[in-house]
Amino acid sequence: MSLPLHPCDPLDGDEITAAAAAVRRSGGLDDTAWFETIALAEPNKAEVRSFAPGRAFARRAFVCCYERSSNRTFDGVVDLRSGALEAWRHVPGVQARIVGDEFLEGGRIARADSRFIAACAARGITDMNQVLVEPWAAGHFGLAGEAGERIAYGHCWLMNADGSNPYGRPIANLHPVIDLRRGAVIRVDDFGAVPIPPEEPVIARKQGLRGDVKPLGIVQPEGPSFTVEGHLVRWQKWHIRVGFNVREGLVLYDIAYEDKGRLRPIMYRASMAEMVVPYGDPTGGNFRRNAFDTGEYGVGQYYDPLSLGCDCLGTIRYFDAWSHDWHGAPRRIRNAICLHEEDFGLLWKYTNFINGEVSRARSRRLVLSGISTIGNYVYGFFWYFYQDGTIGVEVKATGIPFPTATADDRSSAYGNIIAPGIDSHTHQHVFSYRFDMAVDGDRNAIREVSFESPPMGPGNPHGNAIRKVETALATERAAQRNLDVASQRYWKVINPGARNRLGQNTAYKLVPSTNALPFLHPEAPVAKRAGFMFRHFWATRYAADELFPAGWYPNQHAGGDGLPRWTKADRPLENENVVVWYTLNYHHLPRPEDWPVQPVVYAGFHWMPFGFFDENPAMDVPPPPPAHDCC
Ligand SMILES: [Cu+2]
Repeated sequence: MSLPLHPCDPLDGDEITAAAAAVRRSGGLDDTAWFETIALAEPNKAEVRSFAPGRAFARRAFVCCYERSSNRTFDGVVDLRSGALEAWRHVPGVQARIVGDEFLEGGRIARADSRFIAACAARGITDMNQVLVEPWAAGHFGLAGEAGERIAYGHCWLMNADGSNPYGRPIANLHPVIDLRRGAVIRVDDFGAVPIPPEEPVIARKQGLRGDVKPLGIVQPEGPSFTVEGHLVRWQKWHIRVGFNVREGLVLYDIAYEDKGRLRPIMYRASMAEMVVPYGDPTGGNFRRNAFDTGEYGVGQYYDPLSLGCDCLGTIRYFDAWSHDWHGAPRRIRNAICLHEEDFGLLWKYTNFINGEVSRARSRRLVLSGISTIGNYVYGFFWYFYQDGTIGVEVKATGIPFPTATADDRSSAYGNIIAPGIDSHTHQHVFSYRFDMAVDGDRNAIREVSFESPPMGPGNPHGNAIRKVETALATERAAQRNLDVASQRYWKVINPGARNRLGQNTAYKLVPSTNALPFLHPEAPVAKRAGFMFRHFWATRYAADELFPAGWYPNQHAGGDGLPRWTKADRPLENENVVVWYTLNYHHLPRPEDWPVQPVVYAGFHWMPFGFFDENPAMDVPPPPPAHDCC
C-alpha cells in the first residue's frame, strides 16, 4: 500500500480496495450489496493540527453500502491501518445515493419493460437501443407504492442516430417509474405523446470554421511559481491542501496565508457540500424533476479527466483522483484536478500626478479546479487564490440545458423554445458551500454589516449620511440571513481574540455576487428536502458529522434534515469554531444560444480579507520584469 503523506490526503486505489475488502469480510452483507461511497473518513481535527511530517497518524475510510435483498443502507468506518471494521450500522429509513453503475442499470431496466416498449412504439420508436432513459432520484412526494422502496423516475430521449447528442430529441411526457431494487418497472407514467423533435441538433462544429484564431500560448519559462508536495500546494504566500471524495469532488483543507513570516489560518475545510436543481414546470411528470447532484448522485465520481491545451492552458500540474465502481473496485480519474496560475490583469496601480511616477503590480491568481459531467449538465468547480488574500469561488455551468419536447413552437409559460420543437424550462442551480472557518484560529464569531440612510434632520442635515450598522449574529438562528440590496448587507467572520495594528478584530468578509431566492413554496416536497436554499447565509457551531446541508442521505428523504434540523439547537456562535454555509443560486431560463451546447455561464462569490492584514498585503508583489518596458 502506498503511504499517504498527510491525514487529509484522499484515499488512493489501494486504500479503497482495502476498505471494500474489510466491509466484505466483516460487514455481514450478502452478495446483493454494493458500495455507494468509499472515501476518506474526515480525520480528527486535533490530530490534523498536531501533524508533523514523519509522525504516525490514523487512516480511516468512510464506507456506505446498499444491500438490495433487504433494502437497507449501511455505513461505517474502516481502520485502514489494522483492516478492522471499526463501526458499522444499519441506517434505518434512508436510501443510499444512486451511483453511476446503478444509473446505467436503471436505464437498461426501463428499456426492457414491455409497457415502456409499447409506449415508445406508440410514438413511432422501435429501436430501443436509441432510447436514453435517465433514472432520476424519485424524491419524496408521498405517492402510492413508492414509500420505502428504492425508486427512480425516468426521463427519456431519443438519441441522435450518429450518437452525437443523447439529449437531442426529447420524448416528452413519458416516464417509466423504476424499482431499482427489484430491477423492474412498477408503472409507466404516460401523459400523452408529443411529437419528437427532428434530428437537427447535433453537437458538432459547424462547417466553415472561423479562420482567424491564431495560437495563444501561456509561457512560463522558469516554470510555475507554485510547489506541490503530495497534496500540499504552496504558492507565494498561500498554503492549501487538496482533497477529494466521490460525493463532493474537490475539497480544500488548511487554507492559510503567510504574513510577516507567520502562517495564518483562514479556513480548515472548504467544499461545495450540496446542490439542488429544481425545475419549474408543474405539468405531467415534470414536477419531479430536480437533482441533488451531490447528495443524490455524487459530483466527484463524475469528474472528467482533463486535457492540457483543451480544458486547461499553461503550465499545469494535475492531480489524479480515485473513485470506485459499485463493486468497490478503485477507478483512477487521471488529471481530475487542475492546478495552475493565471494572469489576472491589474493588481494595483497609482500614477503620481505631481511627479509622473507610476507604481503598479500585475495580478495573478492560483486556480484549483475540477469539472464534473453529470448527465446533460457540466459543472466546473473553480477556486481562486489572489495575491491580496482574496479567495474566489466560482461555478462554470455548461453542457446541455435540460430539453423537453413541445407540441407546438410556442414557449410554454414555464420555459423557452431554444430549438425547433424543444422547450427548456426555468430552473435554478442552487449550490451550498461549506466553510469550516479558522480565521487566525478556531475561535471565531459572525458579524453582519449593513448600511442605512438616517432620516433627514439634525443628524443628517444634507441627506447624504450612510450609516454602518454592525450586528453580532450570536446564535445559529440569528445567523440565518438573506441578501438585501437595499442595505448592502454582508457578513464577516471575525476572530474576537486577534487584532490588526489598528485594534480591529481580524476578519474575512463574504462578498456575494450573482444570487437569487427560491421560487419553491416552503411546503413543496423538494423545498422540505432542501431547506438550506431558503437562506443565503447560515452559520453553525462545528460538529464533526455536520458535513452536508441536506443531511447525509437526501435520496428519497422526507425532508427537514441538515441545516434546518441542526440549527434548531440554536447553538452559540461567539468565540466558537464557526462553520459558514453560503447558498449560491443561479436562476436560469435557457436561451436559443444555449443550444446545442451552452456557453459557460459563471456564478460565484468571494472571501475578502477585511482587517485581516494591517495593510494591502500585495505591496510586496514585484513589478513586472523590465522586458515589458514599464514600471
Ligand atoms: Cu441551467
